[in-house]
Amino acid sequence: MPGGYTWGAMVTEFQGSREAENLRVGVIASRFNEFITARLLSGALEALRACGIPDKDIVVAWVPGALELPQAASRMAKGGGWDALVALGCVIRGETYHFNVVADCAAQGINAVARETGVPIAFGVLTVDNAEQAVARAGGALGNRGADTAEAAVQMANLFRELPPLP
Ligand code: INI
Repeated sequence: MPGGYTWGAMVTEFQGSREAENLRVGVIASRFNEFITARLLSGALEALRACGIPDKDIVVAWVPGALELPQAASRMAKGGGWDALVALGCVIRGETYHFNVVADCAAQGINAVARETGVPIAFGVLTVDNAEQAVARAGGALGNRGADTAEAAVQMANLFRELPPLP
């Protein structure tokens, strides 16, 4: 039991494990701030391989910026063949409101596509004040959000497999 908790014997649990068996995962990466997103991608690929996914079952699609992530995610989810998608990007706060527009559109868009299509999409878009904060979260002192996001995608794909089928 994670964390040592015990539930009643009658409780059914679906764990959504991190071990991938026969999972196909699509990764969508933004070119904007590529010096960061390349590191997120590298972390994501490493994590997917560590979960047991061979390279032949991973596809990477590049989009211009975080704003295009939901569009590509929608296209890929509707095209079928993916157990989960991973969306990677980096939005760095500038002097204008544009930061909020791009960050909000990416987050809400990705969530909407996941709910609409039923394909789990993990959200790995950094929204940070400066490049230092981004570097720290892209393989630096604070870990790699790309890796965390890839693991989340595997867990969600496994959870959706474990849950009872839809009516
Ligand atoms: N795209 C990002 O991924 N990160 C940013 O920080 C960013 N800023 O700040 O502008 C950004 N803009 C581009 C946007 O995502 C689209 O690619 C562009 O507007 C074309 O549709």
